[in-house]
Amino acid sequence: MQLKPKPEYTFTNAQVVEQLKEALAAMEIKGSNIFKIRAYQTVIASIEAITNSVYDLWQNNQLDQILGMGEALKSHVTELFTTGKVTEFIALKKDLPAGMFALIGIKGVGAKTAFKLASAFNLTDATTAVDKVKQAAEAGKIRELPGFAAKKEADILKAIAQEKMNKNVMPRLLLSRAEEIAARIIDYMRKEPAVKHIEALGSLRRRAPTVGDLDMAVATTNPEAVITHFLAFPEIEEVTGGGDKKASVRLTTGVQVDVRTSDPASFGSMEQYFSGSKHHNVLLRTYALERGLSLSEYGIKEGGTLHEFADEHAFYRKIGLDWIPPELRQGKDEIALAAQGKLPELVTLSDIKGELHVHTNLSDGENTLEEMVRAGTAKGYQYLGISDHSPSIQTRGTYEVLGLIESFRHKIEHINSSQDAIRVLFGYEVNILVDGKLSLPDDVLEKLDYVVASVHTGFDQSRQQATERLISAIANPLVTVIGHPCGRLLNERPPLDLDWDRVFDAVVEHNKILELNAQPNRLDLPDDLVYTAQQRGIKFLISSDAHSVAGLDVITYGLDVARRGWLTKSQVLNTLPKAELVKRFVRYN
Ligand code: DGT
Ligand code: CA
Ligand code: CA
Ligand code: ZN
Repeated sequence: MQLKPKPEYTFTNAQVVEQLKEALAAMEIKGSNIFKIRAYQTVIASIEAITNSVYDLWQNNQLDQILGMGEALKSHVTELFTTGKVTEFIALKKDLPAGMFALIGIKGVGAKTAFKLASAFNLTDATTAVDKVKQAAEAGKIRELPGFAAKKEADILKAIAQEKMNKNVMPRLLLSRAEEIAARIIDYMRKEPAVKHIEALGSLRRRAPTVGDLDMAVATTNPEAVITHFLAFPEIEEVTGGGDKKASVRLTTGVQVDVRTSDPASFGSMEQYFSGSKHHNVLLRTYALERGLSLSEYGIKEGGTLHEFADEHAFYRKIGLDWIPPELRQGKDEIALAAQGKLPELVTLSDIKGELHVHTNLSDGENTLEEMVRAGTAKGYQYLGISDHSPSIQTRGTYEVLGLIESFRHKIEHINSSQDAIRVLFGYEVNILVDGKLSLPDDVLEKLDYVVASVHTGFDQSRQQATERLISAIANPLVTVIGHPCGRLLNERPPLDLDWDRVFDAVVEHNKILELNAQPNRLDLPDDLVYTAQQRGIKFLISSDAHSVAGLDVITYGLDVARRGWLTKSQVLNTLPKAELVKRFVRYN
């Protein structure tokens, strides 16, 4: 088998289309040959319609599957994937104002309009072009251009506003939300007897912290019945694409869903392909090609034969690999490890024996201490650490705070002496103040079993300040664990700007623990940083940070992050059995 040299530029279909559209616009302005223009239009439409990636097709010498793809375009695509650019496209665009290409995406703005606007307002910078056109429209300057009218100006303004809204309204879904929606689809789809098996693939199956769109896969021998049934799902707002065997829709919530069907005999291949990640699949394809195997969503081609796989485990086995858990399909070294039988044994929910970060109604929780303990017991936990937000020393004074601590300890001791199932531990979640000091003095912290130190304010610090701040908390001997270390709120607040190298150094030096906070809008520490931290020997506590009895259940999302961070049981300290955990965390026994 003839292999292409190792490619270095994996453009997505959308990026390829963007390149082609820009070249097309340039050709339209320059009045290029009409057949050439038509060929580009055909190829663009064709790429927009397919589900395969152009990059994969190119790798597999299958560019012919794209309608209208002639020899010249093939060589442009090859140049793009091997060098990252297309010389002819650059030459075409060279003497045109760069800003025009940023305008073409706006609804109702074609190449000619974009060119006129960019020339009239001297838009040489693509990044500011749209904003400048918007300002010009608002100032009534567009209607003054020859060939433009007030109506056209108003349309452009409206289209720009719409575009900005589209970009803002649909942030990526939290994993927890995506899971709820997928569960409703699965429930609904199971009512159709032709659905033999249904599963969510893509980023949801890989348990990514946020999900762009849902990819549902159905095993069936009757795809028409499955698709017909799906299109009657009550939450569908608009059908955006599809055919007999697949469908793409937008739900009333704005969420995009792709449904694909496969014969049960080849379901494993489809499952593998659409689980991604793209990066993992690209590396897997290369690995397989080097062994004379060509992968697709339909199976594995060997010589002239297509092998089908009902089961994904068998698919990986055919390539000579252990089955790779979806959370690990990231394009790190999972393929090499799977080949050697050396994938890590990832921590699972059943390994979790309790946790140390829950709140009660003594701070901002909804339930009492007793209710939280009962709920923990019902989950089979051997221990539960209560870490309410600490009372304020400023408003209450040291004497009163010490009194609160003493009376809470009595309550906990009462619970601990009245039953054996669960051991209750007493900690506080204290604030790491902007200067790195903690919100309670050491002589108060000493009274607790353990201390969770977290940042809750002052997120706009410089990298230097924020790093020093965290390090001084880590260096405090009374701090046990750093709560939600990066401080991000998904779709809401970016993480603290930290020098993680230095932070991890400090964690190692002071033998501290990092929290893996399972709140679905936190998922903090993020999985890529968990991966780096664990490689440096850092241990974790997975916490629900529950503020109610029901809140304990989000611990599962923490396990998702842990697994995506490659954590094994021994790297997660709340997998320890009670006796060992008590020995490690209870100051007063
Ligand atoms: P998302 O939806 O942005 O959260 O991320 P994914 O990973 O779900 O991506 P999506 O929905 O575009 O595609 C689902 C999976 O299908 C993806 O993880 C791998 C596979 N897939 C889709 N397009 C391509 C492609 O162009 N090349 C390869 N190798 N795989 C693809
Ligand atoms: Ca997806
Ligand atoms: Ca998708
Ligand atoms: Zn908390």
